[in-house]
Amino acid sequence: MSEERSNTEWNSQLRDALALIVSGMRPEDGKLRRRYSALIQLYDRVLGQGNIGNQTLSIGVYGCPKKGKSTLLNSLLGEEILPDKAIPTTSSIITLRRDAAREDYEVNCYAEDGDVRIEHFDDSSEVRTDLDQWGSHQGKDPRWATIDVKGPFPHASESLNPNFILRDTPGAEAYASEEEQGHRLEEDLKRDSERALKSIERTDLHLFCVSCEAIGSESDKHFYDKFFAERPCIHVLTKRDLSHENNDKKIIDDYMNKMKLTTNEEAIMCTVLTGIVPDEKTGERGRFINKGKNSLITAIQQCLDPEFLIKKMSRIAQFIIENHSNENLPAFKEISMIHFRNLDSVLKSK
Ligand SMILES: Nc1nc2c(ncn2[C@@H]2O[C@H](COP(=O)(O)OP(=O)(O)OP(=O)(O)O)[C@@H](O)[C@H]2O)c(=O)[nH]1
Ligand SMILES: [Mg+2]
Repeated sequence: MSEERSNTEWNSQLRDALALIVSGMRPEDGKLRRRYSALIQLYDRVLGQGNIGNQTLSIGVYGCPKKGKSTLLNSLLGEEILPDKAIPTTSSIITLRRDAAREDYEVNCYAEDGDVRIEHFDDSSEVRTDLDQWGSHQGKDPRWATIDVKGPFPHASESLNPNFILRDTPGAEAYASEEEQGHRLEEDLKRDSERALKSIERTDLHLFCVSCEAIGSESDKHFYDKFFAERPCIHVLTKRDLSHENNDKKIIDDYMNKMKLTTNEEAIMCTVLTGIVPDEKTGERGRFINKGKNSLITAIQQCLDPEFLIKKMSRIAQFIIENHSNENLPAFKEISMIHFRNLDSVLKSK
């Protein structure tokens, strides 16, 4: 049997073992069980792509308005393609698909009433102008629910998957504080939030964005608990430069405390700090902090890496057996222990 084949078999055995172990969790651990099920689903999606290392799973940014979501994706793209402003900006779900073989950019806009608008551009700066007009609140027509952009994106971070799918979403105003909602019209607020929420199901990995200006606000907590706590999610603490705290770890600890997060309990959970720093001379907006960007890319790569997921599943299996197995089902616990121990010894020998 080839090593690749036996690896695949072993991986799928661990996946099945975890599914079995998860199904035997105590009834009161329902939330935890749903989180681990989401991890199994992500693993299936990653492996389901077949060609490991070349996955085209979609990565989307989510959060309340003005958290720096579009700015974050622009930093990954290496150029300012997505509209980002100090006032409520993104109004459509904007999906960017890289196809390195393409030379031009194709922009497809879809409206809820079925109307479609298709444009081709030679240059990404023209895409930016187009998105400013059609995918932003300051533009001509915000009725386009989704906008798909296909193109070569030559400046995108080399560490991203060669054919990435990135998704920008409007700030979910429904979860924003009054201050964040600002001057927007009621109807806009509702429509934007609905668009953002609808796209959650279509996204494989969620980047939940929170600003360091207001860590752990009620609106962030509510939004996270309702939609992301049981989905594969990376927490991104944006606007690092606006925090008064110098110590990165303290910021992350503070966030985790306020959001009531514990690393052990999350299916996929890592927290990264990103942001731009002011230009030293002018004090104006400067470059994106590379350290934050690199740690975000590493976190994304890990979440979409089968080996990483397998190790995480193995740790979770052990954690569940030790802490959350259903005591009313001793026989089940015994079986899952045996199953897991076999797999654990294989893992150690690898
Ligand atoms: N100081 C600072 N400002 C930032 C940072 N990231 C984004 N901003 C600013 O925050 C404002 C909002 O950024 P956007 O990227 O448009 O935020 P968004 O979450 O996409 O906003 P909506 O699409 O309206 O929900 C802009 O003025 C950005 O320049 C950061 O790291 N530091
Ligand atoms: Mg935006």
